[in-house]
Amino acid sequence: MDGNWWKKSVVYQIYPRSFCDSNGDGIGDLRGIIGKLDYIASLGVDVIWLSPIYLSPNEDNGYDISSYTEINPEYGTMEDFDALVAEASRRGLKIVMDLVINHTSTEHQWFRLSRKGVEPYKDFYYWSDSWPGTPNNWTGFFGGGTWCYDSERKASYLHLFAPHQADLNYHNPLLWEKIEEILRFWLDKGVKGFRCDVINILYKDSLENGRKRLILTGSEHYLTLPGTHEILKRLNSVVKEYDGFTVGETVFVDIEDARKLTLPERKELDMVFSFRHMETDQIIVKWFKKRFSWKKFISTLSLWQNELPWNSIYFENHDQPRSVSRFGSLEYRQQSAKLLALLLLTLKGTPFIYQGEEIGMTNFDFQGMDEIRDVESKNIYSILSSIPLPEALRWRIIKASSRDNARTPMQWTKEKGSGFSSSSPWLGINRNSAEINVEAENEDPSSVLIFYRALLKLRKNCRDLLEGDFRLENNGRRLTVYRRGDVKVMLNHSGKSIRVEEKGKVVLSTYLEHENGVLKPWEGILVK
Ligand code: TEU
Ligand code: CA
Repeated sequence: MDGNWWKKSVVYQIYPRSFCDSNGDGIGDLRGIIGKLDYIASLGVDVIWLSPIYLSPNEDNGYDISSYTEINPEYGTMEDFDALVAEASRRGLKIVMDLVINHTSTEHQWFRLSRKGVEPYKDFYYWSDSWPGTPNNWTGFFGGGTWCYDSERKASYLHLFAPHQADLNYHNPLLWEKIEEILRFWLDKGVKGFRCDVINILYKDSLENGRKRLILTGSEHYLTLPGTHEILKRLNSVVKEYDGFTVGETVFVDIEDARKLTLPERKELDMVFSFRHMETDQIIVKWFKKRFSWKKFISTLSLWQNELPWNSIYFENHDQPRSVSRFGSLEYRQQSAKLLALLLLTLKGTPFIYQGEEIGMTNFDFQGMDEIRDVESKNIYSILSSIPLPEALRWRIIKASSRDNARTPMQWTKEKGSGFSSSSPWLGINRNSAEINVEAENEDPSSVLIFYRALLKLRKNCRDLLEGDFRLENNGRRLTVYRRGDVKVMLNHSGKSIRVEEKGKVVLSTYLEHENGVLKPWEGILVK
């Protein structure tokens, strides 16, 4: 047992629906992933995190689970899953699952029995009799109310996300026993840990009205409460029996919360996904104005680097628009994607790469709501439609914020279908797939992909990058400089050349050739 192996690891996130379709139904699947394991191993990553592959009616693409121990037939069978674990392990890759236990689908057997009032499931969810009229004034993550009336039970249930995602009631001790069985089911199959969906909102202390807020009225009744810390200690003790790790998706946590959640002696989570640096291009409601400042981005990252002994690092996932479109420059797409890679892989912590990030995939140029599948975007659009706004603005908000930006199929080749599927895909393929794809980048020494491979290799053998302290030396409008141990990183995040003094040997540049004393547009270098 090497309890801290995940500190030396790099994680690659797969959104199975959009990764690779092996049987031509337009939906990515497990056999598709197996076929790409050599590619994943070739990157130099160590762990694969799979977004949910469980049985699900797919209202929220698997984040609405109807059975925790069955595979969604769209993705394959349990045999396929076992083969995936075995084939991954042959290549030195570990598998981590997505654990979605704040809520289940209303099609889950627990919910079906709960709505009938059958014990012991009767109180597995939050039910309220105060209908008509809402039990409280809480507002949800996807916008709108959080209570849905069920005509069978003649009561309404709480849902902090979409109406078919009913929140589980952790006041019921039996629920945890069931969850523990699920954990062991997957850990026994060789899974090495979990990414824990919205894990800091599990425990609700009461269902009383919340203080009115612009977003998430009611959240003081469930954000990172002592009851949640207790549950996390139990989660930890099970996962650690198997030498696995946990990373919690934690919404609205500050550094103090994050420390409580991750300090090793507290035995809760190993890492959290903080949203703070991702919010630096958001003003009140993120989509109204995009005024991104690198200074704010870097100072936020730096604060978290210094205040936590260890954490995850990420710039993308299946909920976030593409990083090169947000923090980089589309004019310098290749260069700025490489610069972001350099930042991602030289900060202190465990880096998470999201599928397609390693080839610099961009946001999609959606043409209308009929091209959008994301349940969150649809909800927001319908809420926006009820307020008097120019349609152009409404659409701009959706387009810039939609989670579908990250969910378009992986771009493998220049062919129609981008090597993702031989038939029409469940979500449109980005129109730039003829230029941006794995095949093309494999051939191009200056590509984002080749840079990722080189950097991941270098990182693996560099103690400073793995363990060194982080020290920010310059946080300028155009130039960022920081150290990890004895290694210095210099980033020019602007479209203009900058004169610099390297004061050391340049071991890597995002350009094929580095010119001494100059950082070209969006050039980043490693100096030792
Ligand atoms: O996300 C939680 C969450 O906070 C986001 O849905 C957030 O509201 C959104 O990113 C803002 O744009 C997790 C999953 O990652 C997400 O895919 C699920 O939809 C959600 O939980 C419910 O399970
Ligand atoms: Ca398929």
